[in-house]
Amino acid sequence: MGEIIRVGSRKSQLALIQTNGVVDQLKKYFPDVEFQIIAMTTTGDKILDTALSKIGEKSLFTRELETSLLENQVDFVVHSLKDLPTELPCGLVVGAICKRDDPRDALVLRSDHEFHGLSSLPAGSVIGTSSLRRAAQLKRKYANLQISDVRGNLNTRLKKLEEAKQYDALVLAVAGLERMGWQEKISHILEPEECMYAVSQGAVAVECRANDNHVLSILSVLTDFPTLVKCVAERAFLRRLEGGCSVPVAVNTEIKGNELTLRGGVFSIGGADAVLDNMSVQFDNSSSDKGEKQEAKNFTTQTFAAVVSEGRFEAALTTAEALGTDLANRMLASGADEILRFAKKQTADEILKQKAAKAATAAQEQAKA
Ligand code: DPM
Repeated sequence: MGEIIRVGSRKSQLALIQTNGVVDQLKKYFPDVEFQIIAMTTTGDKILDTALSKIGEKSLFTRELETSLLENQVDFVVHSLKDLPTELPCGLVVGAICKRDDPRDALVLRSDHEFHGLSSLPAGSVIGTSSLRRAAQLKRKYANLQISDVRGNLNTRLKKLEEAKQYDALVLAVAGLERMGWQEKISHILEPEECMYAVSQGAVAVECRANDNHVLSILSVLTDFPTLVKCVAERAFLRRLEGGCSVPVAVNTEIKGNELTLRGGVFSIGGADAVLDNMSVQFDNSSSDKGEKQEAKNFTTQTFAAVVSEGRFEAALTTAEALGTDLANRMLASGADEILRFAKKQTADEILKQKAAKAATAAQEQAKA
């Protein structure tokens, strides 16, 4: 009997596609290991009537999975990295980040509409998204569009678009649509000038126990160095801004030779105010040789925005992390601080309002009974 490794995943179709993708990659390197997938439902999957940003809770899609990691019921968990907070529970780390897919957002227009550019959509067209980041950027650029919350997994959202006709279009990540095999539904890909993407969008990552060197060594074959460098810079940026999914923060990251450039955006809710800035650094881009299969790898004890590093990547990741922090600091000093404080207060007020409304409904129901 070979070794068994237990893999945690959310139950949604997209999550299972991502988990299977990671397991298939690992099987090529470790044909004798049996990877057992254990699928779970998370809080985020259960709350379908409230926008994510209004639930007032970080790690919605990750907490149940993290508990099972900490309790030794699974050995690693596959996530979309953009759903993983920049601070992880004590004892857990991002053990590996796979090669990033297209990080951009896409417009999916209802099939009875024809697309001639975002600016020529009729005034009042309803765009479905629950992302404050997407809403703020689209509102800022196209004031005549209407933004409306939409929840549920990709299947549910596309069904709502076509059948319920409450929306004229959705904005969704290209990566998710492509993984589901739905690339033909994309009407238009949003360029950074229209909508910058979320921190770590398009990258699948694996979370594991920080002290599990055996699993870390296995996972290290997944690592894509350019993706790792970009995602560490982006996560350090978000961590410094203390933004979760409750504030509109967006990025765009590029590597050209030895130069890493991070562009960042912080937006007010609704997009009227914004601070945009960018910064570049030179980094050590020579350590990017493909990870080979070997046991007893050398991992640094220090993590970079909760991401584990092999010794050979340490210098590059130190630079990337500092870039994210430095850009965030400069933007905080030039107005992002105020925008974020106000956005967080607005979201907190919104959460209180929703809670009060729910309590009122519950009281009414009880009075009737
Ligand atoms: C986070 C956001 C959304 C997801 C917020 C944001 C989108 C919520 C919405 C943090 N997580 O992007 O500003 O549209 O209402 C999510 C998706 C993917 C991972 C789906 C999507 C797939 C792409 C990937 C939900 N998380 O964004 O269309 O792996 O990056």
